[in-house]
Amino acid sequence: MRKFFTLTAATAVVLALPTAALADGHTESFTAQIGQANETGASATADLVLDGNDLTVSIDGDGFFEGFPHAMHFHGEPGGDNICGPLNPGDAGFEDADADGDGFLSVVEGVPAYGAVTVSLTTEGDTSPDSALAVDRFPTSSTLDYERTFEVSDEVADNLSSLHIVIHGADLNGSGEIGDLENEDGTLKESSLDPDLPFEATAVAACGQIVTAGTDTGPDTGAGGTAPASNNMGGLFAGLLALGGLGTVAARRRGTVTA
Ligand SMILES: [Cu+2]
Repeated sequence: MRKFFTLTAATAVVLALPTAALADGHTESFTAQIGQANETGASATADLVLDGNDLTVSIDGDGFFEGFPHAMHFHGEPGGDNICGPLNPGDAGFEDADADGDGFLSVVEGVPAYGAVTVSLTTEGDTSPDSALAVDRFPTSSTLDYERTFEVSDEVADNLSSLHIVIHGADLNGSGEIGDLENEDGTLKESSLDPDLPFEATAVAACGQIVTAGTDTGPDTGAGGTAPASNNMGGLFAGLLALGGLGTVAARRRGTVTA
């Protein structure tokens, strides 16, 4: 009998631990499946761990252009109705998003859906939107291999699952280099953000929504815990159907850095 009670007490302590850790450490996990845009064939997986305002972001990619800086950002208004939107020719709504009809989704053409830059995922230094085009501080490998811990604002920390990770830079004409895509008249195609940059340098290569991955949830940590990712995905699809128009209006009103 004594042994039975000892075990029960120990079990109770173990079961209570996750709740205590959640309250003290405020550690939450998120993930993002980042899929190709502009038919780049590039994709990535992001894992995010939030500890208070300290956010650790790990991104492992595949198929990105080797040897060119890939600007990577959180896009979206924290708490807003942001979506990746139609990313590839053939996606529903792509022709509407591709405002100039050139068959490519430029950075600016993607903004009505995914919103402005909220965080710049630089390898060092500043992570604000001011560093959106800090080309000397972004990953340059085909696999990205990114991991960094940095501080985020309360607004970002509280609304991570309303944001997206957008990765830029792609060899869209398959020439083996970035920066030689031409317009129909043979002139060099410029970035929608900065005419001094080539279109391919900032073009959208991939996008993925950040969704809650939760903590080490057991059945006893459900109350007040984080929603399963599937719920967020449901919200994403609902948003695609219902909120595309609103997103356009909101993004036009914002008009901040849009890389
Ligand atoms: Cu961006």
